[in-house]
Amino acid sequence: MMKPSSQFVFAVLLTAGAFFAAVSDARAHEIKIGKLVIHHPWIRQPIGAADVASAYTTIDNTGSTNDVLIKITIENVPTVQIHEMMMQGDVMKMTEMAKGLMIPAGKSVELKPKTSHIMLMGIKSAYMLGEQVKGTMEFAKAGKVDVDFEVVEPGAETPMKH
Ligand SMILES: [Cu+2]
Repeated sequence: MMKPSSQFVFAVLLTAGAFFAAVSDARAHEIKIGKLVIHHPWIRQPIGAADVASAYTTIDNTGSTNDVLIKITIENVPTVQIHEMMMQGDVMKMTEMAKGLMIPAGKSVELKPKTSHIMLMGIKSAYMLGEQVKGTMEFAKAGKVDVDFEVVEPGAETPMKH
């Protein structure tokens, strides 16, 4: 049984049902596996020739037991990690969440710009805006599922167009 430690506190943003109603969009896609619902995974398009980018999603756990996102793969990306942002003195640093990202029972975890993110390193292809990039997410309990990440403009704060 994994106990939430302080390293999860910053990453885990608990949101109310109203939030989902507000951001739901015809373009949004969601993937279900077991008791988990993965909302609209997206990649911020790398700037220029950069081979790093970040990706985001929101994951709901509708079940009564905690789960942990332990591994992510993305096509043409050799290294994919889950990062959290933390203040060290005056400097915001990012570190890998080596034990994975806790998805507590009955809660939602949101990865969004300036907080926790999925970090893509060594990207080997130019991602076009709107492209769907294949990947997988693996959870400790729910298992492994295929997911598509939508490529969104570099400055985007959300995947949605308004
Ligand atoms: Cu990072």
